[in-house]
Amino acid sequence: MENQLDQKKRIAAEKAVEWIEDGMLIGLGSGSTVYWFIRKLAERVHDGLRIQGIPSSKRTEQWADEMGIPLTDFSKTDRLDLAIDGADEVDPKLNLIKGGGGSLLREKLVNQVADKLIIIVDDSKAVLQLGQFPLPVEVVPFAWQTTVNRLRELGVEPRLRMDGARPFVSNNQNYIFDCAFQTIRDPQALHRELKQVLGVVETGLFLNMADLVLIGSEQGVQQLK
Ligand code: ABF
Repeated sequence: MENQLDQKKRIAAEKAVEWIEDGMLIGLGSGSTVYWFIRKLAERVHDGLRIQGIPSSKRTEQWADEMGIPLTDFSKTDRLDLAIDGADEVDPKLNLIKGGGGSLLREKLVNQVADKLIIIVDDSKAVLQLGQFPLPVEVVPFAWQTTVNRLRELGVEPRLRMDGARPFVSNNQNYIFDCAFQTIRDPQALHRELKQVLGVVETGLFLNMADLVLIGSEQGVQQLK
């Protein structure tokens, strides 16, 4: 029996397939909502839809392989027609916090080169102001203790994300620090400050990138533009 949360994720994800056209190059995001998108996309591929995808995580690549979605990579193209991805928070200006799944760097690299970015979420992700969800920040492991000291100067206590008893390691061999800013009044300014910290690779602030957000709720799918 599908629970209500999965149903909200699934209806948003399946709605996104309506933007897929034959011949497209598609960025395949990460997370459990994207899983439902990949399942629906695979059905269309088995019905004859011709597309190629670039996955934004090894987990997404495994799903695409298992479901028979043809994949390509950045040695063959430096652009995409459309990217579909999830998010941890979405504000009314379509600014996002992403990276709860630890794939933020590859997600941002994939999403950045797509002509159109559609975000698919359940309604629990819609917020008025970003920050309640701890902001993931990807950090080079070497000298991470000194990087954390510099992050603390921004008024936050970075928490090293763990994978059991060991630090979580991203697909790019980096660490993730979850930074509980609580409220982020100026996401652009915070992103700039974080990116200037030596040792920081990327932040989970995806600003001015999303073109459309599909929000699944009990009332159906709301479109936020
Ligand atoms: C991914 O989707 C991550 O950036 C984000 O953490 C996740 C959202 O999680 P889910 O779709 O599983 O709720 O893009």
